[in-house]
Amino acid sequence: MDSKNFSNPLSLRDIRITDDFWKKEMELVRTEVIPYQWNALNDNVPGAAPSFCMKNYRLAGELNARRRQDPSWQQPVWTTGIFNLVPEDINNREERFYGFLFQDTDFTKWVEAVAYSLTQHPDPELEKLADDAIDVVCAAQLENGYLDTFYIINDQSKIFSNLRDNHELYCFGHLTEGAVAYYEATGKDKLLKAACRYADYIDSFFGPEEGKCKGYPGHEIAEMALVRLYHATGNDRYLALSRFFIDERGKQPYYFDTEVDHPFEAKGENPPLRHFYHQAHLPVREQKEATGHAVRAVYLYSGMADIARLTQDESLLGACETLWNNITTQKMYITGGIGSTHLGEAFTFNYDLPNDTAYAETCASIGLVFFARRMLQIKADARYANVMERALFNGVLSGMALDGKSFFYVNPLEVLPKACHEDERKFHVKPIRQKWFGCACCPPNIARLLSSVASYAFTENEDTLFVHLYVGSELTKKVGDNTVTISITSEFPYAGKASVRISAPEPTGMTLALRLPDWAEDYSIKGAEGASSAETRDGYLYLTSTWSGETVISLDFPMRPRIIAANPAVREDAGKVAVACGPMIYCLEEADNGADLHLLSLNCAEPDFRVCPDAILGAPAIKAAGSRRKPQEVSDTSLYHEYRAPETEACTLTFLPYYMWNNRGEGEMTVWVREG
Ligand code: FUB
Ligand code: ZN
Repeated sequence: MDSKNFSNPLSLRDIRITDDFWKKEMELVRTEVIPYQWNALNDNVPGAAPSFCMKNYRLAGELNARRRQDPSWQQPVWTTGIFNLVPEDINNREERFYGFLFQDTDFTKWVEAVAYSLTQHPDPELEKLADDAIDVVCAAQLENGYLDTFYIINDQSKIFSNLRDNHELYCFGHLTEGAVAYYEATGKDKLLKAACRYADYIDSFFGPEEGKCKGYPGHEIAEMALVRLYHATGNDRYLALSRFFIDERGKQPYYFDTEVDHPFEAKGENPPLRHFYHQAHLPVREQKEATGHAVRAVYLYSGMADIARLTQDESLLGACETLWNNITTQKMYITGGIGSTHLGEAFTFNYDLPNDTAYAETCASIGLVFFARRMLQIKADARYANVMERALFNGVLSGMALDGKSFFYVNPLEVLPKACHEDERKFHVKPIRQKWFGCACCPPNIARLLSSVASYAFTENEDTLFVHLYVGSELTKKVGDNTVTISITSEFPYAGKASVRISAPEPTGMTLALRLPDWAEDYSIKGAEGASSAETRDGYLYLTSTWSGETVISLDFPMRPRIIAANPAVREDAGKVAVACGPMIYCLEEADNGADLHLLSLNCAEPDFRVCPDAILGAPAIKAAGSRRKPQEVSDTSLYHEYRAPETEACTLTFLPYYMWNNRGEGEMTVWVREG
């Protein structure tokens, strides 16, 4: 690993997003998602599952106040579980914790999205709302720094007794990420101080020192959150704690087996499967295959990549590379979705990528974006950025409706609405986006990612600006004592044109590293003739120069519809193809192609593609030549019959970008279509 290749995201305060596509998404988050989610956190969305998040914080604060007034007051102990179902009449309830036991994260993700949004669009009213909510959250914190309402309200004697299932370190991680983001956006440190106090408490409890607990998170995220806290505060104890969690994971005897508070199993009866599920079956450096719960996995790998870079740990980087390769070459949907089974929201075996029962949780694709950016920070290699772009434009964006008001938790690649019976609908497998979820991890996660997309598009080091994604922006970069302004325009994702204007008032030596997307067979560039060196490496074009005055570089990555086939080992895609154009994966919907999409084939020899701009909901449609297998003769009602060559009729297929599906009501959808 060469530290000269390292880079960091720029401060969002130094970037203004101007991009037609992403600005629209960010504005949706600002104007729709953030206010909508605030209502959801306060149980004010009619018809949506109540979150109870802010009620839990308030109750925890009230209990703290009662305890302070009367130290002899004994808090009642409630019996609790993972779900803590909310009663139908939410006003007629006991004073206790309700909702999923990680409900605190509904707020901490929301406040992170608010923070990023404020960097782009100052909004004193929203900031006041967040400040007031932060007061409520901080009032819930215990004197010793502990801050998790589930145990504060319930039974403090059980704190950290079930790390495997009970998400305390997950809640801590999200609190920390929200706190750092809010501090960086506003300069206000109340929540940051609360996160530090909690981190200090955790640091006093866990660690390699004798007498300290040797546990680690059951749901990872604390690892990468502690790294952010380390960056924000300069306190290297946070870095050491993150590293401890990573190093400890998977050691034998398994820490989770020593915990006594696993309510669902008798002690000692943990099937080994559970350790795979938590990525704790082996020390992380020995793990070769992505296993278990997909979100947990990619959050862990993101933390590992952070620690590998910051401690220049080659063996940890090796593990990250192995796991990255396993995911992206054997376990990833064409949409950047990961985690193919709803059983444990998990990875399965290599090439097992069913389309209709795909889980592909929105949070898992988001986690893949986190992992990709962290690998890019170690070394700009377009393999990472290509996947990051694929996940962002497809498996992540599909998680939110075009109006920002409803969400997918699960992102299948083939849907037959009548196949989703009631039981499945209850389990997040739904053919339509939902207003909210009892387990609402995905909606606020998508909000925080979309409002910080610039942190993924660009990274920098001392003298290089890396453009991983062409996102129209104005940004400033410091090189020595000089400041260079860089303006990027982009027609992505529907056209491959982009430009980079460099304004250097003083002659400034700097390198621009421009990603060459994998979907472009070729590209043309103008305006770079003055660069003193131009070199292509790992899918990036490095232009080095002493820039002076204004230079405009124009890039054109020709985009054309492409027919994509899967590795033959993917059973579900055998004999099928998908259509892509630029970074977008396309799909067929019933609204444009009629029902029974499984009877359609794409004429792969002569697809006669036509891109029709603005054809569907403001996005291009791709028309192609295809055929429809004729239904059986009416007289033949048998389920099986002697084979005869099927009769087909020619038809035109209409594809739309996958992320836009299900914005025109319920209907069939498929990404993979028969090869004709
Ligand atoms: O467990 C917390 C979050 O809820 C996970 O990240 C999601 O997969 C969902 O299970
Ligand atoms: Zn989720």
